[in-house]
Amino acid sequence: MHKFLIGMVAGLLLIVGTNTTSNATPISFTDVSGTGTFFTGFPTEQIGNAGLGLLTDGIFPGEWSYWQSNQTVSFNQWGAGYDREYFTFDMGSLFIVDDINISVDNNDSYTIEYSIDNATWSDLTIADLSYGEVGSGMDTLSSISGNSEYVPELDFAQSGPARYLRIFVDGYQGVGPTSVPDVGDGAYAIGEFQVFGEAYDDGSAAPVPEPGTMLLFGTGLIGLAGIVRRKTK
Ligand SMILES: [Ca+2]
Ligand SMILES: [Ca+2]
Ligand SMILES: [Ca+2]
Repeated sequence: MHKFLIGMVAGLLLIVGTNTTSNATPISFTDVSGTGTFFTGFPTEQIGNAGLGLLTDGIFPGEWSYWQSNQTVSFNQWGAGYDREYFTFDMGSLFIVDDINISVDNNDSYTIEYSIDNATWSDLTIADLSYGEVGSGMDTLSSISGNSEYVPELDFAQSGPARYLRIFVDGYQGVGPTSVPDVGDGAYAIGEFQVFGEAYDDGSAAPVPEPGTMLLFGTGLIGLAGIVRRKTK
């Protein structure tokens, strides 16, 4: 009897242990849209959402390559009153985001945010103009430890539950509502955006006890096992 209980306790503790590990996998987007005025591909300029597949085609513009090319989405913010461009990525359902790869014109800073409802946004990370090895031109940055493009400062704690992600530049050089100082030179480009994570389980389908509860339950069983062991001696 007590061997069975000890086995159960060991099994439960194993479940608690494996619960904390994550297997981040690539998350695909069900929709990508842009707001403002931007060019998808250059010099054959297209304006509008039609060419935004460039952002998720798996192709990263070469390191140091020019900010405007047929592999980038580019936009300008050269004064107060100009549009505030941003790009919204819909993951289709709720996820927890663990990591990103992003290619940007790296003499600017790009803010990456997440949202459940496409209305209220939280900061995920910033692709800052000081990151990476490229001073001017396209630069791939990764938050994945071990990736050859890994940038520790880009790395972040897991997001909260998120369905939407967006990339935007909040003004430039003091113009507009700048929350990030020195965001860049007014000419911006994004070449690729990849995210990794896992589906968010809100617990509505099959309630999973919190680790703390499981630990308490396990501790109780250990005690019970002790009592059973004493009684059977
Ligand atoms: Ca691309
Ligand atoms: Ca790089
Ligand atoms: Ca720039």
